[in-house]
Amino acid sequence: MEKLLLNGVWNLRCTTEEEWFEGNVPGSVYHDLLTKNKIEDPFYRDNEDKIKMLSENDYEYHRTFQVTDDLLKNDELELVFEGVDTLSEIYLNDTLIAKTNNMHRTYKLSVKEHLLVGINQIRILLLSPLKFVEKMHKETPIWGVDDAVEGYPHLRKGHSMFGWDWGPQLPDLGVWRDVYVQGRSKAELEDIYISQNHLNDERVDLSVKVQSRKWCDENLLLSTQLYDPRGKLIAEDKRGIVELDGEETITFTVEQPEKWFPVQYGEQPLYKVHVQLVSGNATVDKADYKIGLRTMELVQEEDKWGESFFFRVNGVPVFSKGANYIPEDNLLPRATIDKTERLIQDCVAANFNMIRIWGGGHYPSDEFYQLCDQYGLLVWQDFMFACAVYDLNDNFAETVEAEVRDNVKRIRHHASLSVWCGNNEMEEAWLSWDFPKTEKHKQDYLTLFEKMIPDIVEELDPATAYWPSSPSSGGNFNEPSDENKGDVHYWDVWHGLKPFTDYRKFNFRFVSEFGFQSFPSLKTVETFTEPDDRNIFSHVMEQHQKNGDANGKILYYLAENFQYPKDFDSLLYTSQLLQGEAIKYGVEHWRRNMGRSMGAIYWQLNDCWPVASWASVDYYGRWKALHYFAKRFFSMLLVSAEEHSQGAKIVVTNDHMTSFKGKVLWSLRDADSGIVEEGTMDAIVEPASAQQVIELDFSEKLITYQDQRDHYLEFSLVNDEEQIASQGKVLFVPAKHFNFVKPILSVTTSESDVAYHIHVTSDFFARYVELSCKKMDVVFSDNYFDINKNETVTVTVKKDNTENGVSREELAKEIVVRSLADSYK
Ligand code: BMA
Repeated sequence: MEKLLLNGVWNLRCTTEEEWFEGNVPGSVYHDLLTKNKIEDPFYRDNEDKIKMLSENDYEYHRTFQVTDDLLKNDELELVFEGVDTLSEIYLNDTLIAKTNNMHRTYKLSVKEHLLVGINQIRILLLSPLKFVEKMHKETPIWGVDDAVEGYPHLRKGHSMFGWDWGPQLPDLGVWRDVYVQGRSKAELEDIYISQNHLNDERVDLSVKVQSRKWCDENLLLSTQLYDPRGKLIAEDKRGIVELDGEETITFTVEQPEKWFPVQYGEQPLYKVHVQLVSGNATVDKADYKIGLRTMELVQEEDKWGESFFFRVNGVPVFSKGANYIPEDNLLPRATIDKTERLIQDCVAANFNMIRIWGGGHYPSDEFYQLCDQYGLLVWQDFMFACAVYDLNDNFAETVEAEVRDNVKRIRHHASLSVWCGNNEMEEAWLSWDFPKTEKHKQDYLTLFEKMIPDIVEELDPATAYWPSSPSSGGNFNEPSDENKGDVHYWDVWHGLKPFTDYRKFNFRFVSEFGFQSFPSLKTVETFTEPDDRNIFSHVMEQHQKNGDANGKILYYLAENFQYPKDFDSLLYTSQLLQGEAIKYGVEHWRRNMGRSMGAIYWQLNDCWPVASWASVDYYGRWKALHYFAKRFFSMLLVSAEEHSQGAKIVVTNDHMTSFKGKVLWSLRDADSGIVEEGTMDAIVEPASAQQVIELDFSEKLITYQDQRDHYLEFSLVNDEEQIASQGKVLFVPAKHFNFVKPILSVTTSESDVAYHIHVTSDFFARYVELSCKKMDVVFSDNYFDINKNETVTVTVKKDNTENGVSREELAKEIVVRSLADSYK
């Protein structure tokens, strides 16, 4: 097999203009125009509006390339586009060879008859996505969310590129993945499917099903190797291929298999399967797969509450903890794999074990899934359908079928893949959202998500579960939001303005969405504003807030919880505290109900531009308060309190496969941090379960509201070695009414070989102590924590996480500290 890569510099122009200039493949029109300084940054202030109009135009990219005699001698030559965004006409030496209409597909075009020895010319005409959806919507109006450009469901292009309630309307266009000419002679490996049979802990049988296509008389050799996670060859199979269209199944037995586990449950060893078709000494075709040996079940069994819904990996029940992933950048070329790796590291650092790829974006790259395999992050994979009605005509069905086949084949071997899910929120929408509905489109829904797509998944990836929609109770419009069955999206806190305590009313089986917005940090706001814009109701700030009345919602919840912030920056800070507290309320409650509840995937992990949103990591990769909160509330061992105005239940949640033995220490303190009452309780918690350790009743101490304003509860979980595994503090009144004495915080630093240590001392009880750096970006080991009066809390910054080997003195000068009491006058 020979490959001629056509990535690199091409020529680009808008079809209405004469001038050509350099552009990149893979790349995008907006990105090329931006790097050539032909447009302003689309994310700055309100530039979005004018940049969007660029997508009313058509663009073309062209280049020449050399084809050698040798390449042309191949029996078959294919021009492969791994991603075209989206509508295009592809010309080779001035002949139209294909039209594309789906950014999620790979296009393989047979081109032998069109190629010449010497110079060849390739041109791709990208057609306006805005004009297309407008035309289609006129012909067949179908419903989609208000925040996106009308008609978007007609086009197989990442929906949120047309706008969303967190994303700008910037439907860029381009050739967004690799392009190459691929030559084949004699034969090819058409398809390889590897399945695992776990007989017992000591033995896994692998079966490698190889579908090959051969168009020569020669007897070829099919050679298959299995390598262990350290790269040692452990099994091999060599056999001749006689058939023209042949299927061969090779089986390998792995004794003492090294099993792949989600992060924190074990290691992530990856075996390699190498398949080759050989003619004499020459390799005709080859393929490599990295696989993890594991069983993955979506367990749905009847129980006393209804029906379970959780993932069992290698027999171990896993409480899924994580967030929803959206595209990392509206300008796709800016989302580099290094940034993705950092984001995945951020997930792991915050004790996630799952990420849900939400259906309104695009299917991530191979490298994305490799990283999830490597870091042990389970993947809930939506197909790319979200909040829309789909018109299932012949063209649409054909392109969707190709898309589903391409992506299932591409992603199915990844150890991290846990479930395929048909779409985001459409089953629920058909039942309870208000939009014009037709019987045809309702039937189309069922055909698409309960017949066509699951049939393909069953054919190509029978080992992975299929779930029709998120949320769902199994499909067929059967109470998709049932509390006791399937997964749920719960939005009454936030969209419904319910208090955080409302989460505690529900013991959902698996919450795959719930969320709360906040503003990004001042540093991030500064990247898209001028000083005069820095008021949350300014035109520019509202341009970077896509969820209608959301800034008002933030203020509403602020009023419930905190005092009126003294300035813009304090408002940003307190909005993040609200977000952290809200999500913590939900997660801790569901984790206290582990067994019945088995998943808490909040909305949302990341942003695609700088914006006020539900994300816990902002567009620049900066951790918002929520991400630090998540690190604490998702830890494998969690102590949490279900407090009320005169007491609390203290519960320990143990996600580990082994039982936990230790103690819970608690103390009721006054506002001066003086201990009023304290105690210790043994805590013995079975594997994968939660256990109430103690119920504290302070009804004799916290009699009046004044008493409650004056006290807080501190608790911690210590293990046998007296190390703290988890800890927390709760107030008995909203923080706005607590009797804080404004604390003075002081910071000193020290260092070890690998880390800087930051010691923060407070002269009074300090709540939500925030550490930040003036210019640098660092991730602290903890942040937004509380400090008792006259106590010191030490956090660390890993040296390899700081910019360019910054010294301790430089870091010390950068650090800024504040607590809640600093946010108001
Ligand atoms: C859910 C998601 C997204 C949306 C979010 C916030 O419904 O599926 O469509 O961005 O809520 O409203």
